[in-house]
Amino acid sequence: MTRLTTFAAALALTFGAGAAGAQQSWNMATPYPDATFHTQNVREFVEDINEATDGAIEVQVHSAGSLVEHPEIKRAVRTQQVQMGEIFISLLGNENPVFAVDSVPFLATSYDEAERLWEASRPKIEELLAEDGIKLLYAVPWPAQGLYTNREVDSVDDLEGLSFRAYNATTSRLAELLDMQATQVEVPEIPQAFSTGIINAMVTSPTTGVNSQAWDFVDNFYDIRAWIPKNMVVINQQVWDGLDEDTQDAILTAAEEAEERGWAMSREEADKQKAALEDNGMNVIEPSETLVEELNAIGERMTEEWIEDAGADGRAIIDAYRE
Ligand code: PCA
Repeated sequence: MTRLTTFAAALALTFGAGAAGAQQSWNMATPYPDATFHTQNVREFVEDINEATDGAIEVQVHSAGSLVEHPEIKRAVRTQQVQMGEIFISLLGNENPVFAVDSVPFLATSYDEAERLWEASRPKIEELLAEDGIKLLYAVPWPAQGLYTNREVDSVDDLEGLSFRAYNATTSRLAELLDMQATQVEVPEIPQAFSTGIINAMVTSPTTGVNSQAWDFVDNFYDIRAWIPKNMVVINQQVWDGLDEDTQDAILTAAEEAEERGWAMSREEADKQKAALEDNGMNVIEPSETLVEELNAIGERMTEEWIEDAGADGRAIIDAYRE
């Protein structure tokens, strides 16, 4: 943390939030590039906060891991190095499997299912974050995840031996089950990881494929719609507690709007960005029946594994989701 941000955080603490009082400058760390709809939604969100508080709260957004790298963002919010952050929820799956529920393959693959899964899992996720002094503001999904590769893939056997980009514990486990070698790579580093041969395949959204110019590295996008993972936007609890009620209400209203806007943006993205992949020369392919069946079988196995890992909390979430 720079000395300047430490100082700003200390100031904020000293003077509290007083909407009518001192104006506050906050920092927010986010992991994804400016061209991503999530980042654009975050920027609208912080503008809304600024307007709703008559300029009392100004949030500077540091995108693409530029101030804090993605794996450190949660800690940075907890320790108040930054006041707010955006995190890919399932990245925290290694802290508690509950965070990984939206990345379990083939558990929730449509937006309607993803919405229900979010409703079923949100309270537990809020509770886990609260244990670390972090308050959840909103969450927004990525479009369904598809497979990028140069190979022709008709069955899971065709995946064996690929160098696979993982982005959380669940994708590493998926790679293991499919005999692929996994390396964890953050979005800003995807092009370099492909060009240096560290990876030659990945599962991610059409959005991230377009942002990474996937056509420079792979020919095929298999639209397997494997899961719909989410980002969440969070704030340090102490910072939150220092705000007066009007300011808190203003932020909560802006957060609700950002959540709604973000889900709508995501629903629009899927088709738009698949078309962009095609426009740039990629083959957008419906997976074969065999591939779908085999991947679903792996999804069932991973769902069982997840329920076992997540224990009673996991069971309760799945029961609520399936009700
Ligand atoms: N893009 C992010 C998370 C999921 C997605 O679609 C990534 O690839 O890391």
